[in-house]
Amino acid sequence: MSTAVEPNVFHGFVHIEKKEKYAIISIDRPGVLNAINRDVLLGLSKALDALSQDSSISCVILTGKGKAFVAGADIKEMMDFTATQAKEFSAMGQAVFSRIEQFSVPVIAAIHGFALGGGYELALACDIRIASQKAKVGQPEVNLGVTPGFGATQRLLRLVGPSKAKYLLFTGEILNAEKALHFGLVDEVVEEEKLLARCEEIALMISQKGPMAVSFCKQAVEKGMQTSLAVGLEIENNLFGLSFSTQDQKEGMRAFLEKRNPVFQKK
Ligand code: CO8
Repeated sequence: MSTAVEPNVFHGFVHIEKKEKYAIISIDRPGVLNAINRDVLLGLSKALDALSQDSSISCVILTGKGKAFVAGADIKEMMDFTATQAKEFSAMGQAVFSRIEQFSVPVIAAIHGFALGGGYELALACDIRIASQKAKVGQPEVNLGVTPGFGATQRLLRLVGPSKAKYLLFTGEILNAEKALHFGLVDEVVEEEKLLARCEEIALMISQKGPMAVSFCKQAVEKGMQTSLAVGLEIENNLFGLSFSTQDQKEGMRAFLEKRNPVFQKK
């Protein structure tokens, strides 16, 4: 008997639910609090491949099924890694998370429950982090005698600066949502039952903006993070110029002058 293949499920553990203007990617290993193993990374990569072909999508929401966002990389799978295998797994995760960071449309992390270790690193690769009041986030790798390997030493540094990054990395403290907001680890905290609705509200807000303009903004910030202010301003200057060759600019400015809402073309 042949098994039907569900096109929106990737490597068994990653699901895509498509809405009209955005998509929700969910990691679905609730029995182990969505711990990230190779299949999850491969599934995320395939899900990004699928969504990158879909021009109707203006935003992606990333979340976990069950009671956690993601409680880290899969400790059981990593336990007997050699140094070489650990480096390979780290490189694989870094590559997938960098794809999220560079993805053509914004990605919002909807964080409920635990986002620990590789789980918070996944959220760090997203553009915006919205947390439920019950979220708990941190980098507890030092408890396991290892460093983070999916980007936290670098992305945390860039997000909150060296002092707070070092505090979190050295102590492994798990912060509640309020403290995470105070530290700048999440952008907004909402009631647990309103988490997805709030993320969907943001996704819809983004979907009404000029898609090329949003994409250029993302590129400018991401590239600007890697470079000097002078080069960053040059990147902005080039993208600003380029935006005047888009339909977004024509429609956006025309709509303003005609005192109506713009209707932007899908990419
Ligand atoms: N890996 C594998 N299994 C996990 C993980 C994980 N990260 N987290 C939870 N689980 C499993 C538990 O083992 C348990 O399974 P079982 O029912 O078979 O015993 C199930 O999920 C439920 O977990 P708990 O019973 O522990 O649930 P609690 O509510 O009591 O506790 C906690 C929740 C506090 C989140 C607890 O599960 C915990 O501390 N988890 C580990 C958190 C952690 O240390 N995360 C960091 C992992 S290291 C990492 O992410 C490094 C990333 C870089 C990798 C680089 C590649 C080399």
